[in-house]
Amino acid sequence: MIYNVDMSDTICAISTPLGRGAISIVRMSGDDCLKIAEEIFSAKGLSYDSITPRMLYLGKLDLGDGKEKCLMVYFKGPKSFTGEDLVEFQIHGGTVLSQKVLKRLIEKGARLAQPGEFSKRAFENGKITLDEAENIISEINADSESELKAALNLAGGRLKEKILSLQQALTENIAQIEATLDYPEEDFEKSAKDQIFSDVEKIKKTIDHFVEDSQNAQYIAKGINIAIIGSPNVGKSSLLNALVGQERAIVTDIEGTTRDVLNESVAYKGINLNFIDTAGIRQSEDKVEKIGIEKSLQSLDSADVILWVLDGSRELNNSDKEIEKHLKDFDNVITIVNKSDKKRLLKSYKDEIIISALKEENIEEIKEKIYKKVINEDIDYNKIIVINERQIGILLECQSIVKSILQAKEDSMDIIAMLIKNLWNALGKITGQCENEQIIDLIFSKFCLGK
Ligand SMILES: Nc1nc2c(ncn2[C@@H]2O[C@H](COP(=O)(O)OP(=O)(O)OP(=O)(O)O)[C@@H](O)[C@H]2O)c(=O)[nH]1
Ligand SMILES: [Mg+2]
Repeated sequence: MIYNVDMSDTICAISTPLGRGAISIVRMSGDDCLKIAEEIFSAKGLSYDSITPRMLYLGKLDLGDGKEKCLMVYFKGPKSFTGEDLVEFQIHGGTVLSQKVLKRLIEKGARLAQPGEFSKRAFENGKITLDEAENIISEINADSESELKAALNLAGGRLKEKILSLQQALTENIAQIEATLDYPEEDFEKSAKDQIFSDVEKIKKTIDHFVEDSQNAQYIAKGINIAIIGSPNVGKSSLLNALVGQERAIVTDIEGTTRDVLNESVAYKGINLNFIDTAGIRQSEDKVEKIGIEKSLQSLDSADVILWVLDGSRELNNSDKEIEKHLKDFDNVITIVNKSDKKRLLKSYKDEIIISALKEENIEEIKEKIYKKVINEDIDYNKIIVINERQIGILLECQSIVKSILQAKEDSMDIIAMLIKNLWNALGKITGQCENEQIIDLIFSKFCLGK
């Protein structure tokens, strides 16, 4: 095997998901990619000296132990995704073949790309912005339709655009402060201060708005977590099955059927509802069941919404009363009265939803109620801007810096200038307009191979 170290800066990876699809794409980027391609790929009428960029060539790839028919396309830098010379081989799908091709490229001197290295190069060559890169991560990881839609919305770099304009305003403020430091006449300082604080107030509003919006974005990304809680045999597992439209949980008339927590998701209005069926809560001597009950109670804390299920065909028993006491501290509880097909003996509850899990009656109403409880108004996917956890962290940091600026009204211009620069830098962690390699590495490390 010839391993030419000088060529190691040309990177390669399989860019399509492994094991799926009719075709796979193996991608190479860097100065030597055309040279490597020439060694292993030939096609009728293709001369590497006069190769046409962006043209698909149908030819044969020499794998060493045989040849494989495939398509090849060459993107000449800087007009490529990474901004460098880039070659893509489109081959028949399947893990074995694509790995063989990859191995061949490495033999010829390419280096296996690190996760996200293609996008990192694209960023470094100015082909994409930092938040576009983050958007690519969201797209790769998007598993519900709405998340993808929202992720695509970010493609225009809307978050970056807005944050950049905030940075712009701050830059002007900094310039103004510097001017007052040069000409320390009081009047000038006062009017500069007024201007700065009114700008910061505006910036505060924008940041606050982003943070509020990010709540919805989080639900889009992760779904809503819903714990189904109740005494044994009230029909929690039957309800889960009805909600997700399949026999997922075991249902019997034996109390204590569900002993562990069980998760199942279903999409509603583009948002994943993640249901957690739990063990019925009661006093139990059974070791396994006891652990299950413990877990049921724990699931309450991490739930966005709690469905408290009651059996409408009987009066409250001690376990129900015990749970009711527990739930007093929560304001995210929806009361579900089950078994409406039987005679009602249970007292009535405010805002209860009456259902029959057995007959699958009124089930959709529960989903709507959950959605309404968490998301105040229907999400306008055209407006939403995806904000990921890293970005939320930064925005929260910005909120606290803004707070200190607004408290510094009586302080000297030096202090105000320092705080404003801090804010500028913090915002720069979103736009990439700051010199911090670490942040950039952090983002690109989240990519999967081949992107
Ligand atoms: N008549 C009637 N029976 C129901 C209804 N929902 C559930 N059941 C019955 O109630 C019994 C208990 O149902 P499950 O869904 O296993 O109840 P659970 O709350 O999950 O019980 P545990 O897992 O033991 O805590 C079963 O016999 C179900 O068929 C309903 O709407 N109407
Ligand atoms: Mg159950």
